[in-house]
Amino acid sequence: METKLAAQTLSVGVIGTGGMGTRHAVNLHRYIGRARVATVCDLDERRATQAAGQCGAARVMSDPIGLIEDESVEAVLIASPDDTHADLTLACLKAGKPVLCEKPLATSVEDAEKALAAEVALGHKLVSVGFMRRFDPQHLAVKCSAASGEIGRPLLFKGVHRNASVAFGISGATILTNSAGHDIDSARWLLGEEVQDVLVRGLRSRPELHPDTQDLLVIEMTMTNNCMALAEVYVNDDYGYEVSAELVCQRGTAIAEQPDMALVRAKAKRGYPVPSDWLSRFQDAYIAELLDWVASIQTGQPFHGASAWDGYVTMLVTAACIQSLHSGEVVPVKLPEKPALYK
Ligand code: ISE
Repeated sequence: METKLAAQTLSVGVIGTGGMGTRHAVNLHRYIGRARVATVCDLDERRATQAAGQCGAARVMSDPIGLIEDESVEAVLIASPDDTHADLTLACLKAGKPVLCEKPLATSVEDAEKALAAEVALGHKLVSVGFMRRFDPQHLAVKCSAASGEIGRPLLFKGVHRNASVAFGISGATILTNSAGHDIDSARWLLGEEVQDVLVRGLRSRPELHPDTQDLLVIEMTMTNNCMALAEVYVNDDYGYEVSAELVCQRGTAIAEQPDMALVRAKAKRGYPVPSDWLSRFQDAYIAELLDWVASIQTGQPFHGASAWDGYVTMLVTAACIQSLHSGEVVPVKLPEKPALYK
């Protein structure tokens, strides 16, 4: 069936104007012709005002519920702190507005469940979750290689996820909730399988870090259909931001590494620069994600990224990972039946 883009421009409200929220707001303003940033919101109004200046937002607010309920806001992008995501998503569902919520959907299984149940009760999808790797050209190429059948059935996902540094004393549980969700989502999405159980180990990379720090984690996942997944998440690598995702298949492998970059020769070295953070590494993915999200709202066609179900399952697996990290044992993941809305 042919669908047409709406003639009107979509008015988006952006909640949270830290690095991620500002990046989304500026991307919407610069690259998404069929949308505009109507309002930005942050508890820190000075920061929100600065962001508004960069994305042409007409209004600045400090009350996120006020933004969600504002009649001039047609769709909402949530990029506020992780522990606010679930409540704000629920408020969007209550107001009947489409929402792109940055990952994680929630920071507890209970809250993720509430958001999922509210959407299921509504009976139609309004929630999209910002697992932007699903829009990254390299990740998509890996997915396509596997789908072509040329290298056989995927058997193993191998992920590497590194940050140059994060706040001193970060706990393993925080890393699992804030960062490792990407790797859990990549494993599910690239393999097309669900997680059955997890085993997580972690260590502190340097003695000077707070004793509770576990900044290098290894996550092993048993997947359905006799597949496996393995992810290294290291948040203090000191050299830059790097993500790779590999599928080991029956007759070959496919790997998503850094995007093509200039080969630089300098200071007696030859090599490719490593980005300092995810904002530059995944810029193309963020734009593609916004284009798809806005088009899905305007045409009624499905969004090709992660749904509330994916956000919920990721939180369920994350909780099992936290339990495994603390107990040192394999922890099963018990998925409820997938609601018909997501089939
Ligand atoms: C960070 O919070 C993110 O949002 C990024 O997407 C992720 O790749 C990074 O590792 C996280 O720390």
